[in-house]
Amino acid sequence: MSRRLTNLLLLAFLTGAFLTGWTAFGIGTGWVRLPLVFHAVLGFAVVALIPWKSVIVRHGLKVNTGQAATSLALLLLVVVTIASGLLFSTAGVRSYGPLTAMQVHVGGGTLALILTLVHARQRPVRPRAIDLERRSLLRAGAVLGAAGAAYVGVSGATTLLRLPGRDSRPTGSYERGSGDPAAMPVTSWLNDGTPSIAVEDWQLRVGGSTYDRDAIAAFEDEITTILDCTGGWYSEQIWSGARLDRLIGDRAGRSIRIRSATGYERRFPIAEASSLLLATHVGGEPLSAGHGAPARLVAPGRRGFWWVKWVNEIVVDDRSWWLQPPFPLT
Ligand code: HEM
Ligand code: HEM
Ligand SMILES: Nc1nc2c(c(=O)[nH]1)N[C@H]1C(S)=C(S)[C@@H](COP(=O)(O)O)O[C@H]1N2
Ligand SMILES: [Mo]
Repeated sequence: MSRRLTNLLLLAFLTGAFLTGWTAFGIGTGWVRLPLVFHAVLGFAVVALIPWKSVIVRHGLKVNTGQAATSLALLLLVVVTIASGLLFSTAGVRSYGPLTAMQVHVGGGTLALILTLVHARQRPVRPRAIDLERRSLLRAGAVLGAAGAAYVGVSGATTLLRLPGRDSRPTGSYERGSGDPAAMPVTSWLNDGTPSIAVEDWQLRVGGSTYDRDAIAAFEDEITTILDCTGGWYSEQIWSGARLDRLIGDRAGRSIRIRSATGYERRFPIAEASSLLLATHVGGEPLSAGHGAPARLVAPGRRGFWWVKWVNEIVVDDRSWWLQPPFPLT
């Protein structure tokens, strides 16, 4: 493997791992295993390049003395990202002190991609026609093949050795507090805090109408479904409240905007209204403040960041639902 090909493959594999990781978060819980298998294989493919990259690193450290801070920070981030991913998926290591394993992994992986781009600019490698030649493609294929075999081996061993990883769902998340809302973690996407809301004074605005908590609860719509947080846990609960199609009535539009008292918001396609629930209760009890009281969204099949808490406004309008950042920015 030439040095140039090694570096270009590293760039391709890291970019691929970054994209498949975020794709898995984006597409919800249905087909999520597919991007995650590619994700794992790409991660192992980075590991498979170590023998060739070590030669480059040793040479670079010699000729770029005193100018390798970015490269070494990148090396550290890649090691942390891959190690935390593997330990999470096999040994079930869920936290490192105050941080969750997924915060370390996703934060590390995202920073690693940024540093990779900086590093690749500092140490430019120009792709040439021969990189697309049969020989190069065969080598790339061989590395990916070995990585695929490593993935099959590691996931097989996880099952055979009954490692904790065999208990995760296809998203990679581990069960917590199902059927026991008090044992379910309280989380936020980034840094949203629990607002103090007096249930008696609170009202939900939907177009020109308002509802108080009891009016929403009175619909008594109920679903049992799983909240699957991108932080690496899931929890199944019985949620009750009002289906969104009932709250919006005959208001017409393309999308439904669900706003939190904190300003956090997500938009949904209007066609989904009948499968979304505005919950006031979980497990037969009123929601706790942390879990979104007086009312929070339940969005089956979508990852936790769609499940807006402390909802106080629902707007139906003509904007397309996808005119929003793919992930919340606050
Ligand atoms: C897993 C990702 C990567 C890690 C951890 C990494 C790490 C390093 C380290 C520690 C060095 C030696 C110190 C230095 O010369 O700065 C180095 C050298 C180098 N890296 Fe990377 N690198 C990665 C990906 C890439 C990519 C994507 C490219 C370009 C597309 C690249 C191009 C180079 C080049 C050309 C050198 C050699 C510099 C020389 O010999 O003068 N690296 N890399
Ligand atoms: C860019 C550098 C990244 C690399 C090299 C990487 C690599 C890995 C590896 C090797 C695993 C273990 C796979 C296994 O043993 O099955 C893993 C798991 C995981 N990664 Fe990443 N990852 C990166 C970034 C990300 C990002 C940015 C996200 C999300 C936005 C992400 C989400 C996940 C998830 C959810 C798992 C658990 C999958 C499961 O247990 O089935 N990763 N990653
Ligand atoms: N307003 C608001 N709603 C939010 C969030 C947030 O940060 N702000 N985080 C989301 C995320 S990432 C998850 S996983 C769930 C967590 O719900 P829980 O705290 O009831 O477990 O709430 C979602 N709803
Ligand atoms: Mo989450």
